[in-house]
Amino acid sequence: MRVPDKNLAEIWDQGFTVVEGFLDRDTLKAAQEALWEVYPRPEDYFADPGKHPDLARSQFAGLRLFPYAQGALNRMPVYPDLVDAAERFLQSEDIEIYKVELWAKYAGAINYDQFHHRDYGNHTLVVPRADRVHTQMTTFVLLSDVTELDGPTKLVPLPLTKDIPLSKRDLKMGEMFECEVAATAPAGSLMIYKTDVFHRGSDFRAPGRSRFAMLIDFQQRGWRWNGKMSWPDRAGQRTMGDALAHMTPRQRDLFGWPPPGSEYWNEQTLRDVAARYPNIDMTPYRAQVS
Ligand SMILES: O=C(O)CCC(=O)C(=O)O
Repeated sequence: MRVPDKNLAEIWDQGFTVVEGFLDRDTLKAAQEALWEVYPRPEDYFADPGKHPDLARSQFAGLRLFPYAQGALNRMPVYPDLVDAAERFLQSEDIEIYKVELWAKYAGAINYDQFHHRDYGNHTLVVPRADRVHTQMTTFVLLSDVTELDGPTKLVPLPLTKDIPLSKRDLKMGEMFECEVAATAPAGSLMIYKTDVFHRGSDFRAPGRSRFAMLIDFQQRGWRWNGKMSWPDRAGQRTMGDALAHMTPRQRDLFGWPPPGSEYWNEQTLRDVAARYPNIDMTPYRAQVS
């Protein structure tokens, strides 16, 4: 669904918003099915957690970075309503995707409780500007229902932290827990927040629970001090070529691929890029080379 304007306004006012029913049913179902090719199904995991020590190594052990072997997962970051929301929130079409992570958590694997922090610490070399310029848009697309029992992200509304200098990235464990809001919502919902918002991961409140989400972050292009992942760094993986092959030129552009009409394209680059990525249709790029 198209993210309503009131939700985008809420991100500026409160620092975050939750949009229920964001993903269409088929996209959600396909992504959920694909999860079981990456992670153990909850019933399999909980049948014998000891078989999955890798998922208990740290709070972040369930993170898997884009691209994936599953088309249904690779389609998520370029989901048209997500890109539309990013363009509207960032007030530009010249935007890029700068981080994609899939994250699985299983109750009892480890304690997932965190202190409140602002995400900009590893999303920019500097600090966010407070005046809506160079903003980064960070998101969680929920792939499982998240109730109070399921380790929801907990966030502190921006008006409550406006007097804390932006240079401060972390609060002490327990600080502002009394003011936090839990981002509970059904599978298929979208949470959007900003990198200056204090928030934290929380632990499960019941055994046998699990949480799955994809985190997809966007920013205005061109501010070289901002970012997190490097897509060229992933280009040697076959799955990156497969992911790009299934995208439109606009969607590839979101990963930094030169758009049709870019001065990058000439007879040599058209030929050699086609040889590197035989599954990518070069017609739209060729059309604008004289
Ligand atoms: O998993 C979550 O709900 C939030 C995690 C988080 O904020 C972090 O690891 O930086």
